[in-house]
Amino acid sequence: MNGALIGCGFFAQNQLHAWRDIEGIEIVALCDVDANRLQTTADSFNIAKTYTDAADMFAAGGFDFVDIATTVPSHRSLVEMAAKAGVHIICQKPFAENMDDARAMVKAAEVAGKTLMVHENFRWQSPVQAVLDVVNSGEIGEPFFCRVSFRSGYDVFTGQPYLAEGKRFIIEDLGIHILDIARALVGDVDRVSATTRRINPNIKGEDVATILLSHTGGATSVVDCSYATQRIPETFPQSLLEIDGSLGTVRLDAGYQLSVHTKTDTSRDVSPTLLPWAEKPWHNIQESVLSIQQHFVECIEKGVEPQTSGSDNLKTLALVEAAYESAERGTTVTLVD
Ligand code: NAD
Ligand code: 89V
Repeated sequence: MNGALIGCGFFAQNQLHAWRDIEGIEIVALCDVDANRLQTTADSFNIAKTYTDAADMFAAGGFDFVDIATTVPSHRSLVEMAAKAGVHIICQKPFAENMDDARAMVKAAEVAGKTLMVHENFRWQSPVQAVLDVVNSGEIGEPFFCRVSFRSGYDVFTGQPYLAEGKRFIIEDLGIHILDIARALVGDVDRVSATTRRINPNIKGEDVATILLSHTGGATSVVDCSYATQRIPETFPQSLLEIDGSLGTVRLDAGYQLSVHTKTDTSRDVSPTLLPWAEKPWHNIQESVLSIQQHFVECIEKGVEPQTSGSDNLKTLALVEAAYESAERGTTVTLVD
């Protein structure tokens, strides 16, 4: 398949590397409103067709799917344009600024009969997949408690300055991944309770969030995120996991150490692969970019819905909205279908 990519910024470079690694895929067109970024990226990845206006790119056509790698304000209009142009769509997280936009985007792709997947890559990290395999194997029995923890003091603002500017920060940008991991591990959620804090005075949004989830299957999760935590060793960008089940516990500890405690105790190193174009400490995320993009291609080839489809992501996005609502009101929020 031929693809086009919109938004040649900080993270798109990883996506372009990963597309190059997938057999049978070629990115034939690039778009960015910033002509300098567009040209630099086109030169790096040797892509001939460049556009500063997405409408012109869709009008010219010549590709089967589009990868939307812009920040959230442009997602709805670009997804709707892509659906109208009749191409498959992969769109970066956060999928949309609100639930109404997200539902409209899912509807647009449905009407067009095209695949719409959200680039919700954290559950695709190989250490997280290793824990999912243990949980899904039944080895620890029925999960009743889950903790997904992401605590760091890493400076994310230099690479992504917009993260310091928004009214919302950690839940919308990072918590969304961590909530999605909790859903992948122990299922959908019906009640959410959250607190937030802003510790760093130089940013506008919250940089600490602690969220309690009641899952419809009966498990309880604690999702805790912080970019205000000084720790040694610094664990960015690792999600640390702990799932207790009726037969045992599985843990993913710092340094990608996975342990399973049942009648016997086992532990192993599940460190991610350092791809040739990747760089520590981002290699965990970079490897997951390749995995999720491979999943997108496989789903289109097989005609099946991606695990992190637009429609699936409505449930993760609803948790983000519920967490903000709970923190603001100081109450537990019950989710309705
Ligand atoms: P960025 O600001 O560095 O890049 C975005 C680019 O999009 C810019 O070059 C901008 O000019 C361009 N752009 C914006 N609107 C456009 C439009 N309408 N048409 C064409 N170009 C347009 O941002 P980033 O840090 O690369 O983040 C992009 C997205 O990726 C965000 O939604 C962010 O949350 C997400 N992200 C995801 C991960 C992950 O692991 N999944 C990691 C980092 C960032
Ligand atoms: O993965 C992300 O969405 C990034 C970061 C890891 C910095 O939160 O924005």
